[in-house]
Amino acid sequence: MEISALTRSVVKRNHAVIAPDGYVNSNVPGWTDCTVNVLINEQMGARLCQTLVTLRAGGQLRGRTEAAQIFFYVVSGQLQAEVGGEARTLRADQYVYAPIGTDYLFTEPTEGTQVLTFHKVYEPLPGHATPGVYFGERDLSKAPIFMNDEALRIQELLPNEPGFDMAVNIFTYDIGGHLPMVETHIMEHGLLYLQGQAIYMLDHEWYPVKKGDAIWMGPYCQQWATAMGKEPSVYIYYKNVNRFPT
Ligand code: UGY
Ligand code: MN
Repeated sequence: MEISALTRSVVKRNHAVIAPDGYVNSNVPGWTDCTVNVLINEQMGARLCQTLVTLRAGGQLRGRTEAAQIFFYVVSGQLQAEVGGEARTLRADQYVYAPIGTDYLFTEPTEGTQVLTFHKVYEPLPGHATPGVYFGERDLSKAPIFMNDEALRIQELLPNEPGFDMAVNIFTYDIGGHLPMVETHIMEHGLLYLQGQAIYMLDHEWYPVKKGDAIWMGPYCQQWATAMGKEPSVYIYYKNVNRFPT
């Protein structure tokens, strides 16, 4: 029998690991017939918000982005999306980016559809237009190798243009793959493991992680990871980019 007083989740000053065993639902206005788990938020010191929404059949997400842009990624299942007047069916591993001031509506989910969201308050850049609505999908063939290491591949899901102040990438580590160095950087990350297992080092503490786990890395949180187990490990992650450091 599992002991309910134990968890792999930790929340520290500059990083967190959130495993599904401790989820407690939040009610979000306009998001109905679903459970919403706010995995990362400014309440913990972060400058992004990351949620995981699980919809029942008949559930819907209706709203309008205000100061924060929202990136929606279908982790499993499918649903109908209408974002900024553009309608599409979104299946697992497809996504849509809703810039600030955009109406969105997601309906007709299959039972249990899971949607991951990243929210960031948009910082306009003079001389560059605010990005438009952007749809896309996960595609390993569009993922170049990372730092000359054949075991590591990163797909950038949003255009790498100055108008965007956030990136969302999918990072695939083949078996035996690991970050080539301990990264120490100002940019922040929120991530969700989509596949496999890994060991993550965060500020010199070591965490076994797996599919379904979320991680927050604050600015300058030192980070290193290696794939573990018999299949590649894959995560989707957020990063703030393209703005002058204040
Ligand atoms: O983009 C990044 O900073 C990425 N290489 N970091 C990470 O996966 N922890
Ligand atoms: Mn990094």
